[in-house]
Amino acid sequence: MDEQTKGNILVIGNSGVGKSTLINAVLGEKAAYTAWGGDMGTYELHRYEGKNLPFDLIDTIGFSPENERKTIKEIRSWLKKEYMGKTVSDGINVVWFCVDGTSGKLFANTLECFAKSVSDWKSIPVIIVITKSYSVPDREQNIRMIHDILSRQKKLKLNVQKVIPVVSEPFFITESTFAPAEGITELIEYTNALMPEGKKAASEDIGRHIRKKRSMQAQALVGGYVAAAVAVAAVPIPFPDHFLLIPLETAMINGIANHYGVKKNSGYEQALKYLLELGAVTAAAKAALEALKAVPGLTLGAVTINAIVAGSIVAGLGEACIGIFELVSKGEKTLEDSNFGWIKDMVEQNISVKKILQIAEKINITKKKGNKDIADEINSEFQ
Ligand SMILES: Nc1nc2c(ncn2[C@@H]2O[C@H](COP(=O)(O)OP(=O)(O)OP(=O)(O)O)[C@@H](O)[C@H]2O)c(=O)[nH]1
Ligand SMILES: [Mg+2]
Repeated sequence: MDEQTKGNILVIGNSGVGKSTLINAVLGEKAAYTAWGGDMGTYELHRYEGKNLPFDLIDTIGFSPENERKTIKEIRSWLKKEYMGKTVSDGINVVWFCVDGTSGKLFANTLECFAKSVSDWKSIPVIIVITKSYSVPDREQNIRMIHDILSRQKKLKLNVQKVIPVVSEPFFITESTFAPAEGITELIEYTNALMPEGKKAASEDIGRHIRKKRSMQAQALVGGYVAAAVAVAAVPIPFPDHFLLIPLETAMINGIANHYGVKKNSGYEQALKYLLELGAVTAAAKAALEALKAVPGLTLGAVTINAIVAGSIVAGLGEACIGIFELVSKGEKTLEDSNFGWIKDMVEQNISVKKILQIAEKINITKKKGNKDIADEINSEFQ
């Protein structure tokens, strides 16, 4: 799509809500600078090209109570310069107004300030993006809260078209518990639907991009569970005791199924049970452990080997599930006929003792044995 026809999305919101992190998640690359703690975040406006997307993304300086007016002024003058004096609504097709999902109490105030500052943009469609929506129960509540505020305060006069909770990057609570990335593909789809006809991506183009994005996100999801499995398994106990991985595998399978919109009916429940049996750490792990014993020169300790085997099995199971649920979501396969031979094949293709040996040998050579190093090595080998 050439520059003339490409749309622009303005990403605004309070400082530190995660605008730049969101932009990176949508682009699929670390293009925008993000800040941690006291670091300075975004300090100038920047347009990022949405490769394969029908729009570019404009990252802005975050508002804070003391700089709100100044920030809006800067955004306005930057837009004026960029669009050579045209009005904001000529240049900007959709606004993503970001609010922090972990501080719902601030929604009313934040929305009011935003509405006041942009009262002359009221024709531009707005998507309210609830960033950092790590807590699943809070998501519904936060959406409701925003709808309540909008309907109670008519004077807000914002052209809000949709409220979408997102997690841009997996959020780890402990080494083995995390909130996976979510909501990004929905945001892209909705935004495309709001673009004016001439700028909208053809449905097959956006479909292709969404599919790619969806599989990248599913892979990131598996990557998170691999890190979790490595952390859980990095203890010197014999493998058959690793029932601890079952809840983790269950959560991963459910997560991937949700990601691909697979219905949770009785066929799904059966497939889930079957997948857990296939991915049972005991059988696959025994084979891998036997094979590892026979490798000459391997000096890895039991803790490291446990971590490698568990992480690799979870990675293989995850990759298989991505393939399986993708086929189900496309309607090419069904879970409703109890004919699971194809599922078995896909899992067996992905959980391979050969791959586990390769990973162990690499870690043996590099001597990088931290949990994160092990998880990174496994993820790079599988994806
Ligand atoms: N794990 C995780 N961290 C996030 C997420 N969103 C934001 N963060 C973190 O929150 C911090 C602030 O994020 P930024 O993207 O820099 O926020 P910003 O809105 O661009 O901030 P300013 O540029 O200062 O306005 C960073 O440490 C991010 O890593 C998310 O979805 N997951
Ligand atoms: Mg920023």
